[in-house]
Amino acid sequence: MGDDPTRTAYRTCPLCEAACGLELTVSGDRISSARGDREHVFSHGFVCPKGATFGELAADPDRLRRPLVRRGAGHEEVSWDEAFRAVEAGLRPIVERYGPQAVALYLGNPNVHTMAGGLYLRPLLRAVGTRNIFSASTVDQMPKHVSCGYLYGNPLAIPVPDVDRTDLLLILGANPWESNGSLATAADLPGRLRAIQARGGRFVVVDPRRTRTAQHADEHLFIRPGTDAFLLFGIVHTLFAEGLTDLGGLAGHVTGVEQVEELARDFTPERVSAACDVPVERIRGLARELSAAPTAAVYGRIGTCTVEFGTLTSWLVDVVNVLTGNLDRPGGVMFPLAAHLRPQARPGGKGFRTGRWHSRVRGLPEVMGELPVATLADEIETPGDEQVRAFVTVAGNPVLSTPNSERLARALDGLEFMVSVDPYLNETTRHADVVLPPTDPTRKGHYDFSFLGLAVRNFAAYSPPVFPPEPDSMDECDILARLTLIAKGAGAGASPAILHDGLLDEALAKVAAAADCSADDLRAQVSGDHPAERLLDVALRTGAYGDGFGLRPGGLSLARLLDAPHGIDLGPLRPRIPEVLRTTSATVELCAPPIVADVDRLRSALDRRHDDDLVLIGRRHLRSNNSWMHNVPALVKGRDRCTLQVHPTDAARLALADGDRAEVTSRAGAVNARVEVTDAVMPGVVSLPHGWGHGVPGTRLAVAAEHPGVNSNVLTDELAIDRLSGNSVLNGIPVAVKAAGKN
Ligand SMILES: Nc1nc2c(c(=O)[nH]1)N[C@H]1C(S)=C(S)[C@@H](COP(=O)(O)OP(=O)(O)OC[C@H]3O[C@@H](n4cnc5c(=O)[nH]c(N)nc54)[C@H](O)[C@@H]3O)O[C@H]1N2
Ligand SMILES: Nc1nc2c(c(=O)[nH]1)N[C@H]1C(S)=C(S)[C@@H](COP(=O)(O)OP(=O)(O)OC[C@H]3O[C@@H](n4cnc5c(=O)[nH]c(N)nc54)[C@H](O)[C@@H]3O)O[C@H]1N2
Ligand code: SF4
Ligand SMILES: [Mo]
Repeated sequence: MGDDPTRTAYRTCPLCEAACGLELTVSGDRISSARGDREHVFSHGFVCPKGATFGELAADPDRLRRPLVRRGAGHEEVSWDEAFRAVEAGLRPIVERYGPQAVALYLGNPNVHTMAGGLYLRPLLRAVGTRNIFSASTVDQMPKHVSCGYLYGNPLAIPVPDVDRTDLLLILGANPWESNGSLATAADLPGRLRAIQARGGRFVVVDPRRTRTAQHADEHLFIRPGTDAFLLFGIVHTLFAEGLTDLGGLAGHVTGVEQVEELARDFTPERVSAACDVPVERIRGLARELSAAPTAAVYGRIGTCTVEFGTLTSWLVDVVNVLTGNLDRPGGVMFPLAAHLRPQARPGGKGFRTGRWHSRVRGLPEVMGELPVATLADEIETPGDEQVRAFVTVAGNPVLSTPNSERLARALDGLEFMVSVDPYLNETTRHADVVLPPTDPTRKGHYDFSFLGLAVRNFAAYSPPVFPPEPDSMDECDILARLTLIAKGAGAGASPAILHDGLLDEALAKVAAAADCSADDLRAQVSGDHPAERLLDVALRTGAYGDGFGLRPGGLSLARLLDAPHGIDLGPLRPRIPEVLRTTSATVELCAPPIVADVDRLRSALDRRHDDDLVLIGRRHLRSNNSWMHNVPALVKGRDRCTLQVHPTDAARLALADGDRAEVTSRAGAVNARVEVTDAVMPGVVSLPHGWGHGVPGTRLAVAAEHPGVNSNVLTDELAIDRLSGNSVLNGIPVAVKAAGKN
């Protein structure tokens, strides 16, 4: 740093899926400002209010810098060695006495935003050896994984809308103006949507709320929560009835088309319109417009996943894309190819299935190696062999994020031992016996293992740490490595280097076997100052665009990415069918038997009436991020955002005025929230954001405690799940609302 303590650093923002490039002004040992990096190959200078607080977030005085151990009613700082000894003393006896199933893990959302999550969780899970693995995926996108698993044979092969080239985009249950996009990594998605309009295209939004995205759209259609599957089946029905299907280049790669026609037979626009409240002529119109547009894409997100028929809805999104010839073509929906991955040599594979084991208490099927988080409390509370007695959370706040959270919070108090890897003492980690805080994001390298595989344009970027580690702090890879070694029985004092070396050996052995060369020769060529960097180097060099350890000069490597602080553009998405397919038939299998069976359930719900019910949906705000960014003053200042939105007609009927308090009750629980009367929500629908409910005793979140809000997941019901994926139903919750006085 020399005499001038001010410098510029570039790094990818790790706070949401958009993967924007940040330009940081570094003054001494702090970040004095964060702006959009104008030269970034993907984000071109875009930044949102969250990214702009990157420095404040990292420097939050409430961020834990030393491990905590529970002493009596509170938590006390201890040394790292003492903390890991406490973990070993807490975990080992439980495993020895009751076996590995007595340990459960919950992996939260930020794991997909850290290199530690991408590289070190799998070894940890393997070492613990439990089937009681839970994650935020089953309160989020699991239905999309399952539908893609059946369609393409690979639950990770998720096609993304080619927003930069499409002529017509139909958006269901997503609000990128606030969320910045999800399962479609697209920095400045609002700008990219405006660009569709600027080049003469259109985008249409289907949402029970007139969101900011809906306001910018060419058309907004209200829909009754939880009924998108009906709307989409009505579109499919129309495509067949009017002879509008055209598989284009996909013909020959798709099986099950006739069966879809058969399945859609009962879902006439008239019948589905009564169920979903979208007018008949618009259902037919959407089908005609999607088929007539030069290119079109249907894209669904949270509002299509966290609902009763989440998997069917996610499946239907892709079915419409297939039937209109828009899967895997420019301007339609396409499969990205991330730099750390390699295309398959040959199409086809083992296919996809769920239910390789079942949860102990409710008998719910395993999906992608995990169980629905909706049944976590059951596994902790219900006595018997293999009852969960110890719990590990990594980057998760399930007490605010998962359904019937009051029950879960009570269940956590009944555990024999709990350890959390988390930088905050919050609503979940306050229950932990040991809290292990990783270094802040300015001190870790960043590569998006998850989101580069979901980007609407192929690109790669690596950001090295901005600052060296603070004394006495611990890197998240080291924390997870030490937990893994404890789980393996190597002891609390075992050096994390044992695991780091082991993982590199494993990666190199695979490459060496495939390339018929020596792992030692390869090891000598691997670069990187940090274990995660070395693993990334191997993945990049053997990945789709890699230098193949010298076989393809000029190809990607860690060194190439370090030389390109604004990222490397790898071009627009390219067709990948059939290579991407891992179904047994090596085709897109439209009608996997579990999907077909669930359509019966959907059909029987078609004529269900619920005219008197009010239903609850969630919402997101640009200056939030799930439950954990309410401690940054710049992000929570201003008006109370945790309000219950009620339509004026419902407000009048319930004798509620703007600003009043209302008691909201569901099967699971009750909250008392402030009312906001607005016609942005449709009649019969009320909306409360999730991730609030701070200010609980035993937490250390001073700013959030001043803006507590209420926890909407007190109302969501752990019994309501999407049958095929086990995903929680978080939208369309039946509730009763009654006046509870003035504010
Ligand atoms: N009702 C309702 N509920 C919902 C949703 C909804 O729409 N409605 N959305 C759901 C969705 S989409 C999601 S993804 C889940 C999120 O559910 P969770 O992942 O359980 O919750 P988050 O709020 O993301 O909490 C993240 C935790 O990680 C910690 N953390 C932050 N950075 C790091 C880090 O670098 N390392 C580590 N180890 N920890 C870190 C934070 O302190 C916090 O404790 O919530 C779900 N819950
Ligand atoms: N600012 C901000 N950004 C975020 C997050 C955040 O908390 N705050 N969280 C991040 C995470 S983890 C995720 S997963 C993404 C989520 O990204 P999005 O899915 O874009 O996020 P939401 O804003 O929840 O949008 C869901 C929309 O679905 C609507 N909806 C509810 N029920 C239904 C229904 O039955 N049918 C239809 N058609 N619509 C329905 C809601 O009204 C809402 O507008 O956002 C990410 N980005
Ligand atoms: S949109 Fe997401 S990635 Fe971009 S600056 Fe905002 S939080 Fe960061
Ligand atoms: Mo999420």
